[in-house]
Amino acid sequence: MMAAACARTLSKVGRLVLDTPKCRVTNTVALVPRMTMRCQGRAYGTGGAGFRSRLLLAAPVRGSGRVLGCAFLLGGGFGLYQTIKLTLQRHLAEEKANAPELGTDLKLTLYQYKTCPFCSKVRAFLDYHGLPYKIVEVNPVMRQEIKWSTYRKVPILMVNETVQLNDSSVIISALKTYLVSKEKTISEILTFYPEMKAKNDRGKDVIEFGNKYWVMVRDADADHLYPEKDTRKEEIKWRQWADDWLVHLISPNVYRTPTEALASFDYIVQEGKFGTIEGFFAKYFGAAAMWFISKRLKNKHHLQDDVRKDLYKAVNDWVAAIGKNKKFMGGDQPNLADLAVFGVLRVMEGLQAFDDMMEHTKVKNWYQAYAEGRTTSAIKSKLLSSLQQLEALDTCTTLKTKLDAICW
Ligand SMILES: N[C@@H](CCC(=O)N[C@@H](CS)C(=O)NCC(=O)O)C(=O)O
Repeated sequence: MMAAACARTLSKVGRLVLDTPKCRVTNTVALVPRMTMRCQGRAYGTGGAGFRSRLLLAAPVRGSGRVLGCAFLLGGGFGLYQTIKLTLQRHLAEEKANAPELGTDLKLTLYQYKTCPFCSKVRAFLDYHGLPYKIVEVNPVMRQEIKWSTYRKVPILMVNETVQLNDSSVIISALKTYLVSKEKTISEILTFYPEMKAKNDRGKDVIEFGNKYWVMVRDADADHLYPEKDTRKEEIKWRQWADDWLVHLISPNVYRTPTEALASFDYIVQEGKFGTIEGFFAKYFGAAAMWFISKRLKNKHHLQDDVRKDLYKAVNDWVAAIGKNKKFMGGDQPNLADLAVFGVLRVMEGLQAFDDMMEHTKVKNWYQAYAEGRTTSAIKSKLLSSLQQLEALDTCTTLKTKLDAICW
């Protein structure tokens, strides 16, 4: 978002001053040790951003699907469960090759900044549905990875390498429509979300998308998806709230003081794809710039002097809207509003603002319930995918039916 644009400007200046061939070190080499350390500091095991997960998980787990499946069939189910659970709790979910949901056939590539709340929303959706996807981390300074696209923001989701979905809410609504209705292609579904040119509050041209919070399904499917009166309206309302209000509380809160701004940029640089020089400039100058900019954002969005109060009120409003009798906004299982709010809040994990929010609001139970549900569902996906790899399809189908009844 703003931080990316800011990092881009600052890093361009930085590169002009400092960039010499000698200074260039590849991102991965430069960042691995720091990322590994960072991962130990994160709460809730949600893997606030998946870079570390991919680094740590890729080799051992991906190569071992067959072994895991054999172990399970040989009766080592419990041991396997524990093994997978441990692995997943450490790395959870957002690695490149998630286990596929049975019956989905889409090849998905997500272009993202890992710490962007809109991208995090999309990952929350894909992970929740067990859809496999590849991640392309975009360098926020050069954005080479999306040079081919006329749409210049992230997230972008490529489907089967041919259909481009832009905007987090369009991506989520279109994929949900596809999963529920199963009768239209993604290209056909995309026509329900027309691109429109609009002006923002500063008169700047922006792109908007019609119907973006609507899952476009037939009445019979809608009755199934939204069994209770008003649940569809409620889902739309809170998804929009997450984009139009909650997201705007993130920057003012994570860049609230110079110390917090530095910690936030440290996180952004560690998790994102930056060159060494870019990273250096982004961290120190970006933090300083964002500390100033966050004051402007505070005025722009009419936040209180103590921006924490707005954050606390927002998440308490969210919890109150869920009510005492429900686990999630969606009932026993999260709906698209739960996924959106979780996706946005998760980007603050490991930062002071997140800890303060957990301590001073009522959001903790909901957040923990979601995080636990993710762990169990990721275990389920891994089990099913191991069985699939072994072509134990009958067992797989039976197990899936049983597991569907007890977890996502
Ligand atoms: N409405 C869009 C907003 C996406 C957005 O603003 N993304 C930011 C990153 S968090 C971005 O790409 N900004 C442009 C830039 O970095 O240059 C969505 O929901 O996907």
